[in-house]
Order: sequence, then C-alpha cells, then structure tokens
Amino acid sequence: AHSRLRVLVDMDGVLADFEGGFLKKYRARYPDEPYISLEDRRGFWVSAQYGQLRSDLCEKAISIWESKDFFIELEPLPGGVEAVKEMARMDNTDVFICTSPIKHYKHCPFEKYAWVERHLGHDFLEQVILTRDKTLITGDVLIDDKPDILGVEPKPVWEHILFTACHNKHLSFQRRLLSWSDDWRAFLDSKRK
Ligand code: BVP
Repeated sequence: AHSRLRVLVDMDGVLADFEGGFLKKYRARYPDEPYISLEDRRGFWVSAQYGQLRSDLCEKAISIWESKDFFIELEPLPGGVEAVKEMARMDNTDVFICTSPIKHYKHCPFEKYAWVERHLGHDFLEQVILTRDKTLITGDVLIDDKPDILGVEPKPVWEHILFTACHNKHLSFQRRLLSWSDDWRAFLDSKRK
C-alpha cells in the first residue's frame, strides 16, 4: 500500500521574488539612501541587515513590504509556478502553499491569496495555508528558504529542504534545492513510501 506525499511549499523567496521586489521598490522610494545588493545579502531578515547598515533604514525597509501592492506585484521566481502545478498533477501527491503573513495585515494576507489566484488559478486557493507557525503544520516535506523554522512544536513532522536564496547561499545545510531547475522530482520520490 502506498500513502500520499504531502508537500508544503513556501511562497516568499521560493515562488515569489520577495528580495528582488523589495530592492526594486526600496531603491525607487529611497533613491538617495544606501542599499544592500542581493550579492551582499546575509541573514533571512532584510530589516535586520538594513538596520545594521544604518539604524533608521530598518523602518524604511519595513515600509516597503507594508505598502499596498507590494506582495501582489512580486514576480514569480523562475520555474516555481510550473513546478507547483506539476506537483499538483502528480499521482499520490498533495501540495500546499505554506506562508507566513506579516502582522501588518491590511494588505499582505489579501494579496497573498490574490497572487495565488493570479498565478496558479482560483482552484489553487484551496491549497493555501497562512500561518505564523509552520511547525504546527504536518507534511512530509517543507520547501523553504528560511534556514531556521521554529515554533511551538519542537519536532515538526516535515523534513525541511532549504531553497537557495541570496541570503542563505553561504550557509551549509543538509538538504537544498538550488532552484526550480534542480531535481525536485527526485527529492520527492526519495520521500515516497
Ligand atoms: O511575509 C514574509 C515577509 C516577512 O516575513 C514573512 C516571511 O514569511 P515566510 O517566507 O517565512 O513564509 N519578512 C519580514 C521581515 C521583517 C519584518 Br520586521 C523581513 O526582513 N523579511 C521578511 O521576509
């Protein structure tokens, strides 16, 4: 007997280009302020690295993703939408988009649903999980660019595979997906029972 494989896919930095979208809008809004090139990004939190550059830049960075239309206008990362659609068509496979909204809730949760509808279709809204604590969600695999995924559950069910992003490429990590051109199908097959 075989059981179904449940795949959890993160949104920002995995399906949607948060870092590229942030830098473009930050530079447009604050053309005279210093910025951090994607090559120089370190650490998951954009706000923390901007705050280290100059303390007032932390809140300037935050103002970008708290603005209307930030999340809906993020460009899809290459191959991500196609990969998720293919996963959803695979036998014995359930795919969910598992994403943490920011606490400034005026635009972000709405725009995350709108992004999924725009790029994956209305029916895919059934697969969206918004949570600030991914350790509570059960699944076989979590594809996410954040290196440390912590929450109240000390032993999450899923295996985390790190999706490579500008901020995490220098870290050593057990399992990685270098991009959506990498062999995600083989990784999923290795998890099937
Ligand atoms: O909604 C995104 C953006 C936000 O955190 C969420 C990360 O969600 P996951 O990718 O883990 O699902 N976010 C917030 C800050 C700073 C807040 Br203060 C940041 O620097 N980077 C970031 O992604």
